[in-house]
Amino acid sequence: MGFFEKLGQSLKKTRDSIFGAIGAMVTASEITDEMYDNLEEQLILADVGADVAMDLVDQLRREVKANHLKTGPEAMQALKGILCKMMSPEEEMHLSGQPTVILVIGVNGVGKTTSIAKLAKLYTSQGKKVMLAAGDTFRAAAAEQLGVWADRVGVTLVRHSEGSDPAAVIYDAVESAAARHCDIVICDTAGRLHNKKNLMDELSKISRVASKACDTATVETLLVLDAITGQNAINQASQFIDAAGATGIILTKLDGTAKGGAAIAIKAKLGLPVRYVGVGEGVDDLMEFDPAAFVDALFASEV
Ligand SMILES: Nc1nc2c(ncn2[C@@H]2O[C@H](COP(=O)(O)OP(=O)(O)O)[C@@H](O)[C@H]2O)c(=O)[nH]1
Ligand SMILES: [Mg+2]
Repeated sequence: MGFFEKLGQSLKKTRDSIFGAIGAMVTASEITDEMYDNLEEQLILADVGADVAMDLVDQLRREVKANHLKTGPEAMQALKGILCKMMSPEEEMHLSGQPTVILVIGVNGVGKTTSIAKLAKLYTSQGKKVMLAAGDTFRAAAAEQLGVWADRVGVTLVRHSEGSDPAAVIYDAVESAAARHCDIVICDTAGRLHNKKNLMDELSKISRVASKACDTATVETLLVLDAITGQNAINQASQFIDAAGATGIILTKLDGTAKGGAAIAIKAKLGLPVRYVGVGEGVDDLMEFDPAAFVDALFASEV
């Protein structure tokens, strides 16, 4: 299955429940106040969030006026452009550290460990040497699960015993990756501790240690959000972002929800770009996020 087809399939529920209808409505309508009101209402229903929906419609009004757009299809093209711009990152991810350390954080069950396996597969297939670090030392099963994935993908895993200090695991992994000339170390972390403050303190510590373990290392911190929880995912994100200095988002389970519209609001609300999307449970079901392809798939009439 091709890139576009796979993305399109994973967005089927989101498209069928609302975005397909939004696209059809804007394309078929005259450009009137009623159309704008309708659009705003539908975007809110699509889990884009009220403030972002309002902002999108304002931007569309301005663009229609500035460019003297007259027809529904012209308005639709303009809307797609605005959406695309809203989600586009200012810069690419930095993957040129020696090594690049990718910390993967987020609450339990959102898909951290699975996404790590998928990233390991993706980077390996791009010719990069990858190592994994089992930084979720809170549950023994977490390191086991990562170990199974590491074997399957064929990468090395650094792990300590259950209950050990996750920052020490990450430190060891980064040192060892530097010594072995690995390009990328991907680190799992716990999503639940005895209380939220402990978790946030732990993530801050891991983040500090990761950058200190090696002079030439760079750190990217990807917060994993579960698309199934829609706008709630966004509301819960800011604590994680502050604690660990997150630099980007992995949005998982796009295939399992009609709330894929939440992706639109992430950059505007959190100030962080979506870097990857999860489109299934298999190890190949992760895609680099491409805003233009995403917008096309969201409104595509036939996929
Ligand atoms: N459908 C679907 N399921 C996913 C995706 N990513 C993760 N999952 C599932 O979500 C569940 C929790 O994943 P896991 O990686 O263990 O979450 P963690 O607790 O954050 O490490 C597992 O059953 C995964 O198979 C995705 O993109 N699509
Ligand atoms: Mg996990």
